[in-house]
Amino acid sequence: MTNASDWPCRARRVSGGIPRCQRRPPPVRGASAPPDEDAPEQDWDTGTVVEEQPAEPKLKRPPLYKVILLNDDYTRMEFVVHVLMRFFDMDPEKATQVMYTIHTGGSAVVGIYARDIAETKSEQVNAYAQENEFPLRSTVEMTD
Ligand code: TYC
Repeated sequence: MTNASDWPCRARRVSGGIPRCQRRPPPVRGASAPPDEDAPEQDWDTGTVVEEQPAEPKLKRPPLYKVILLNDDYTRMEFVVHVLMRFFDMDPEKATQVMYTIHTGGSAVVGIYARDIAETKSEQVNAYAQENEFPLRSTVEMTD
């Protein structure tokens, strides 16, 4: 059994001296040993072992963005269904259902993505609608 108070080594302090494992190691002749990245830092003069605290995880997940498709009076329903299938990977049934939701409710979230992807999709939809001479528009909003 190891005594917890012996950590990080089992050497005993002899009359207040620095335990052997905490003394400066003898210089290595020839090849220099690579530094051990994981080893705790030691002050070789006092024998103090400085444990590095694990860094707090400060990373926050980046926010997600909604692509919202808007209703208008002129874009053909078939074209909206086609757009939903082409850019938002919906099957014909789902695309038709979402198209009617927009038609009756004014707008709907048609996808949620990382910012760059949401913006690219929205731009692609708007450009595609223009090329086909429809006023269909999409916008991007950050999720709550
Ligand atoms: N309101 C359009 C019409 O009656 C159809 C439509 C649906 C247009 C959804 C845009 O995002 C839209 N032809």
